[in-house]
Amino acid sequence: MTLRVGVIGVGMIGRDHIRRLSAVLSGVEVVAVSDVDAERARTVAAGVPARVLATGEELIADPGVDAVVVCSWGETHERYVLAALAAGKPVFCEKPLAPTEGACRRILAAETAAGRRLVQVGFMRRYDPGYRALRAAVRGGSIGEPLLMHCAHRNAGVPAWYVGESMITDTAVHEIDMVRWMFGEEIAAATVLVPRRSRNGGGLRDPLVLLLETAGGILVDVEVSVNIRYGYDIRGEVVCEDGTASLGEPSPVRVRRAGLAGDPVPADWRERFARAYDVELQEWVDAVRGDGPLGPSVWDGYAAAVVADAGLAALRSGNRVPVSLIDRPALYAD
Ligand code: NAD
Ligand code: ISE
Repeated sequence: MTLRVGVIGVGMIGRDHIRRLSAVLSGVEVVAVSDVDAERARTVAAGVPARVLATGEELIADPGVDAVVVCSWGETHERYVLAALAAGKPVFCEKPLAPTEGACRRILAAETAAGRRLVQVGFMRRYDPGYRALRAAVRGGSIGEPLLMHCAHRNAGVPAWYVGESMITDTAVHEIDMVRWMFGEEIAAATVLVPRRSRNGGGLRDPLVLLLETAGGILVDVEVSVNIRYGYDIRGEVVCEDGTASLGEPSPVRVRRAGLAGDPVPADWRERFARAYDVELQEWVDAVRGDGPLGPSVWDGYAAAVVADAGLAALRSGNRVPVSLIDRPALYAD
């Protein structure tokens, strides 16, 4: 049976996910949308076509909606995920699960009380072919044990709602999750280093470097630059005992013109991670329809939020901040 999905939040990623759910993926249709911007909701719904519900809560309660996709701003995720859990409906929640540890703990408590997994968090890098190949290379054993990882997360610019804390809670949170998944270890401490500011950064402390230490002693540096102008550039190189492995260039083509040769740089995350989003949401649809496991969990969302909180504390204090997690509930055993 076709999965009938309702989407809350029809901004940039909401619209992109509606397009793939409607036109790219199989076994799923978008039947309802909701957004605090009612005019935007009507315009997007007309193009699907789908029904418009006045609030996210109404959409979740609607009997014609089997599962929910949350694409509103991070601070609003908690209330919609909790409402979906209360209604017993599967929910795909864009990252971050919620921007604070407290909010993630409340979601964790609600899902563990329900006794079954209903939530998947949108950490799409786990589905990117490049990151999957990098992880396989690191775990394959031919280049020894991992020691270090160098990452860069560069955005051409940022949306209007973006604030200083977003550099960690919204942007670097992808590397925080990726590192946990890449090495299969929790992160034990965070430090933030701030170089001179870019003149393109507005009021942001842009760029910054987030240093993560895993429980097993791997050190990861993440350059976060969010007004780099030239495009969207995601880099990663793992240094192991006997060799290194790094992400390849995302472009399959090299262009030569006017005396220069180069690779086209993606404009933003929609282009760079298009394949990852497709695989992520198809696997989610298949899992909800009963064919396969769910992906990144509330535990992953919680752990990422605790590390992000440590990163924010490190940014404020200039100190190295240890990370402390609660015991992992059995529901989220590996
Ligand atoms: P956006 O501002 O373009 O869109 C957000 C939409 O949510 C807007 O239309 C806004 O009106 C609506 N909204 C806000 N509060 C609402 C509420 N209480 N109820 C219903 N609708 C509400 O933002 P975006 O870039 O699409 O980001 C949305 C979310 O997706 C964020 O959590 C962001 O971190 C995440 N995101 C993830 C990725 C990724 O790579 N996985 C990429 C971009 C954004
Ligand atoms: C955005 O919300 C995303 O999730 C993108 O993947 C990230 O690159 C960007 O910095 C965020 O603002």
